[in-house]
This record gives sequence, C-alpha cells and structure tokens, in this order.
Amino acid sequence: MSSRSLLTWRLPRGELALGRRTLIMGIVNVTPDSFSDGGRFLSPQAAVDQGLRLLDEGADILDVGGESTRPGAEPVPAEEEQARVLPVIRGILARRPGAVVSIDTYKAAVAAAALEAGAQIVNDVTALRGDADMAALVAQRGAGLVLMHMRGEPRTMQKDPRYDDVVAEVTAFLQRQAQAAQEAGVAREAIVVDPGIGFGKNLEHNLALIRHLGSLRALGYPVLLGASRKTFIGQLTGREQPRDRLWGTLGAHVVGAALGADIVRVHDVAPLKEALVVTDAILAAGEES
Ligand code: HH2
Repeated sequence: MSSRSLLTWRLPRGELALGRRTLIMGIVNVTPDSFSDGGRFLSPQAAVDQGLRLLDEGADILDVGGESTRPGAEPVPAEEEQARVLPVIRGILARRPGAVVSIDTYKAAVAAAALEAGAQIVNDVTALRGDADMAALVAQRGAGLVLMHMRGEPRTMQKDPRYDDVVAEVTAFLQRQAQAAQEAGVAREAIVVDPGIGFGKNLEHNLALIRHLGSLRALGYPVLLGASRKTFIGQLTGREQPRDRLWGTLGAHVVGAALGADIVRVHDVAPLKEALVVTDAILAAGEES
C-alpha cells in the first residue's frame, strides 16, 4: 500500500474506497471443475452458504463464477453458465441486500443477466476480447469492470508461454484495453486492472508481475491480484494440492498488497483478512512517519 494513492471504484449503487486498506474479493465458484474447489459448491444452496460465510469472514466483494478458467478448461454454453450463477447471486442478495457482487464471466449475455440480478461488477478474464458486446453493456449499466491479462486461452495458455518483457507487455496490454473500455463509454473510475497470475505465465513471469505490481499501479487504475492457491505457489512450496497452499497464498498477497495491490481475490477470506489488517497497519504507519 505504500505505493497506493487513494482511489475510488465507481459502481452502480455506490463507491468502494481503495488505497486505505486492501479489499478482499472472496471467490464463489459454482463449477464442477474449478482447479481448487470444483464441485464443492455446485448446488445453489451450497454456493449461497459459501458466499454468506465469506461475507461474515470479512469479504468486501464476492466474485461468482460459473465457468472454470483453469488451464485446459473447456468453455461452457452461456445458458448453462447463467443457470449456475443466477440463483446464487439472487440467493446471496436476498439474504444480504448490501453485498457487492461481481460476476466472473467474459460473455455479455451472462454479464447482462447477472447485472439484472443485482451484481455490480463484471470480472472479465479476457479484458473485453471475449465478446464484442461486453464493453457497451458495462458502459450502459455503469458497472464496475475488472480487466485481466491472459496470454492465449485457458485450453492452451500454459503451453510454453514466452515474453520479451512480461511486465512491460502485460502493462501495455492492460493500458490499451482500459483505453478501449473508455472509448466504448466505460468511466475511468469504473476500471480495475489485473495482471492475470497463472494465465499464460510460468513461475518466473508470475514472480516478476507480483514483484513489479507498482509499475502496473502507476497506470493510475486500481490493481487486483489473484494468486490464491495457484500453481506457482505449489511450485515454490511443494504443496501439490491447491487446498494446501494457504500459507503460500498469504505470502503472495501480503507482499502484493505492500507492492501496490488494492484488491486481492482469494478463496480463504478469514486468514487473509487478519494478515491484511496487520499489513495495512504497517504500511499506514510508514506513510505517517
Ligand atoms: N483467477 C481465476 C479466475 N478468475 N479473475 C481475475 N480477475 N483474476 C484472477 O487471477 C482470476 C480470475 C482462477 O481461479 P479460480 O476461480 O479459483 O479457478 P477456476 O477458474 O478454475 O474456477
């Protein structure tokens, strides 16, 4: 947070203050095949309960997803994806009308239905390249927009990814897509950028992107970091099972927050909340002295 200036994220029903403390986006996967929790929350009730639990643990945002983007994953038809996520979004908002819900999709039809059901943010892992109608939809609804960098597509993205300068290339891509979003009518204050940890990147690429989050933040958009339980953490710690990667996940997000992440996207909210309370307090003390 030392390099974080104060920003606000403009959403349809209010604003989120960024830069004072690190916000937590809790992951609610309604999928049979997500890499770390696939199938666990496939019934709408289980997913709603998981969302409510994450809110109780301190999540500021819930990110609901109905299609896995893990390496090798196959796309899901829009109707199937909607059938998975809509009851969950409605169920969460029926119990917690004030909750901020994000829809993790690159399909405009799914995003439109989710926004109609009360979601306020579209988390697009293709950064508007997946569906030509997405930018106009987000603009028209005044939704928040997460633009994430991905090299290739989930089916093939981990096959020998190469960059000349990963930090410069990812930063330039996100700048271009943020510009394109604004040209389509999305407000600058609605946009958040994300380097896309694990999406067409090897260990060295992922480490460089987190180490240099500050240069992404220097574009002037809030930065979201999603490293939770990902493969590179297993490579470093030897933890083969994604659910065993919590401690490595804590390390990645604590240092990410210190280097410029405004929002972290995680499966395990309670431990992250405590780690970030301490991280944010230390960074704030640094700013006062
Ligand atoms: N990572 C995943 C999915 N969506 N969105 C953003 N903005 N940033 C990320 O890093 C990101 C994301 C992958 O994690 P998960 O949702 O747990 O798995 P799966 O895609 O297999 O459902």
